[in-house]
Amino acid sequence: MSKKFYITTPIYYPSASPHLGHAYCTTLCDILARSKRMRGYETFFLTGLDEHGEKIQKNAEAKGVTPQEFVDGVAKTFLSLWDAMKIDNQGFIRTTDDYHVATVQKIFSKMLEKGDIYLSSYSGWYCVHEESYWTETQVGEEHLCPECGRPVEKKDEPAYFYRCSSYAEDLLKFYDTHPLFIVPESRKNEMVNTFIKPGLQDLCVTRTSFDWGIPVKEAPGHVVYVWLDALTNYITALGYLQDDDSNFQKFWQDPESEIVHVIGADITRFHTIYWPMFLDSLGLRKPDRVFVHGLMMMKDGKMSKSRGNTISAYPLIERYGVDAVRYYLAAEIPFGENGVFTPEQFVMRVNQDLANNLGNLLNRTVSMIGKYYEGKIPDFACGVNPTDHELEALVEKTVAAYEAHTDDLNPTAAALDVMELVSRANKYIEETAPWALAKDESKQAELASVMAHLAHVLYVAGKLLSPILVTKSDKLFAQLGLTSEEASYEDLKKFGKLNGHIVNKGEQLFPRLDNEKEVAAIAEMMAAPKEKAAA
Ligand code: ME8
Repeated sequence: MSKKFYITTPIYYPSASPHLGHAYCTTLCDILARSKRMRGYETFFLTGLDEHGEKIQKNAEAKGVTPQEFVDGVAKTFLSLWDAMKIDNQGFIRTTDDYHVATVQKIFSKMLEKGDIYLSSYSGWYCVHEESYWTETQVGEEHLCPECGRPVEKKDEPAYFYRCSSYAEDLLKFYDTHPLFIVPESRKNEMVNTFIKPGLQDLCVTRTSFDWGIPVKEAPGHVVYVWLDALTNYITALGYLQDDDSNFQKFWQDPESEIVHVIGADITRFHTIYWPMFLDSLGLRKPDRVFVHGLMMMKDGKMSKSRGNTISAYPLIERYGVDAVRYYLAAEIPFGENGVFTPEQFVMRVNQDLANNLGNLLNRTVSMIGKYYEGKIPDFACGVNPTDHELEALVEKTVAAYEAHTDDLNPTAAALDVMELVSRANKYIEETAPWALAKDESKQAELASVMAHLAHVLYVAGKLLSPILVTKSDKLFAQLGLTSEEASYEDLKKFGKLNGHIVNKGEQLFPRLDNEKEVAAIAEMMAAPKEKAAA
């Protein structure tokens, strides 16, 4: 039975076109999913859109269209972005999809029957932007939302509540017995000390003040709170409580399946407090990990639709290709930390790692094999040159570290380790000086060994980077005389696999960028009107 891996992004609000921050989260999940699949895991990658709620309804009203028309329009912009970013997702859920609506109604009924949800009335301070109620103390004298700082409004409505108190104790125990449930750990401490220890209030799970939501069957006039609706997407998309629930059985119920939710810090509370409780209520297992990634920021702070300081991925893809953009996202900001997008760093990353390091190694290797061996990769022999063994050992170490980093949800470290191997191989060229070996009749074994080692390192680097360089890795393999099928993951440590393959010198994988010119070009993209950038 193969191991299984289920990874999800948050389902984004389709309140405006996506920016590079959304592309960041989805691309990194895509890279992790592709890496696991490459290693033989049966993988399901889910992303989607969170389409209900008062905020969406108000946005639609402002545009003079129905909420459904509004979300249909924005959904297209997300889908085209995922297409442009070459996202290979198995599921795309929209919470307005019929199957999701019907299943959320069933889930609500189940919770009601179980007594976890009860009817009462709500009076509190509500933030429309965050779709959250806050207490008197939380909003302070100024009556501002503690999350986003916007003014909150006082609301009174009959409402259903979720009995959080019944599950708080179990949740703390679960945190203790599952230390990797919330990563990084600082987030767990924040949840425990800020929210759980002071006493969890029951959560209001229906609304009557607007109607853009999933109707509660048992109570006309009530719609399901957008977060109860949204969080359950992770199981409804797999077929939970539906006729065909094979994906649910495979990716949620099977203990062999690892379940990972990747989210931004802003939504940690919902994913690590309420979601596990909802699952408890349904008698279902909890995810293995909720991984909190960092934010992609601009120099003037958090990139956000409402601030209008976003950059779209499109102009970057158009000018530099999807592989360069994916690589920048993976390598520049350690997954889990905040980072700032700057044109200088973008150009530096592409030049340093892709053009000078990887591209250069490929060029030099293919040219030399062409020149010295008429294009035929010589047979691999171990330990001919003084540093051959070191390079062989580094290949093995890099593959092992790559697997460990991927399992640890650290695609940045995985990518940078591969770049280290490539740097080492470039240095190996300087050390062995093949141009000198070529001139010495007695050094032919050494020369052949250098070429075979370099070709093998390129195969390993190309394969390990293939979840990031989704179009260029095949071009790299083609230059080594390998088809994509031949460039298998299983053979990475099989030295000698490339013996006798015929290299084909092709175009430069990543042409070097003119620093000044490209920094100016990206700065212009950042200044471009939002509508144009998102087109
Ligand atoms: O919160 N940098 O949706 P949302 C990196 N619908 N990631 C960013 C980012 C940035 N600048 N901006 C946004 C919601 N993100 C809910 C989620 S899940 C059941 C419901 C990413 O459109 C980040 O992952 O506000 C963040 O958590 C998510 O988008 C929030 O997207």
